Amino acid sequence: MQLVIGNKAYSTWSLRPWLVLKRCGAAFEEIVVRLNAPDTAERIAEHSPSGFVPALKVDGETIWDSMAICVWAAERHPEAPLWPRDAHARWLARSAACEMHGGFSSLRTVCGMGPDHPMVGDSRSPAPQDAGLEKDVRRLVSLWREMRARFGAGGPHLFGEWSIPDAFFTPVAARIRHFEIDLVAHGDDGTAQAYGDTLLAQPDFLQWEAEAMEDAAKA
Ligand SMILES: N[C@@H](CCC(=O)N[C@@H](CS)C(=O)NCC(=O)O)C(=O)O
Repeated sequence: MQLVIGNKAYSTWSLRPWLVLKRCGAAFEEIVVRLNAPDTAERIAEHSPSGFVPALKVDGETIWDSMAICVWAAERHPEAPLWPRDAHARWLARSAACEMHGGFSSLRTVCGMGPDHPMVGDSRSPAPQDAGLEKDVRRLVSLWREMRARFGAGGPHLFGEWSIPDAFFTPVAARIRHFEIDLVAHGDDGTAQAYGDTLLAQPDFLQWEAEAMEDAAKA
């Protein structure tokens, strides 16, 4: 099984399924395609029909799109478990992950990650002033606070125990850190910040971060 990903320093979409595959203990090989290079499109096309990474090559198929790979992992590894056990929590966990996958477009574009804005390491850059960004961060804080308050009793993650939404929000936490976004100024009482800090302290993310730094030092 092979997971095709972009540079670990800033491919936020690649990080999500990578974290999920790690959580289910799946053995996989990584194929890293350098983004922003003259041959990026050509290299991605060797692996992914959509022209985007991540893509998972398994059982003779290529599964493209970060969400499709996470759904495949949950189906293949019911023992993990990758969605919350409680039905209500599970419905909302899917809503939260899908909202991140398809929404928060200002947060993703105004605070885009790239060679100058890595999601790893110590570099920081103040977030631009933007009304759409403000709205997205307020919504994010409200979502994180509500899910933590309702379902967070069993652990430090969004729904207590680690689940797929945590994979979708880990790159968001890294974005907030890099762009020094003050969550308290967007309605946080400390809950959202603590949750973001938890995501960035997870061993799997620290491994991704260390490998990203090593890779950047070689380039
Ligand atoms: N909706 C897709 C988005 C994937 C995406 O935008 N990937 C970026 C890298 S993070 C990409 O492949 N860009 C192509 C390029 O840079 O040429 C997913 O969830 O997997």
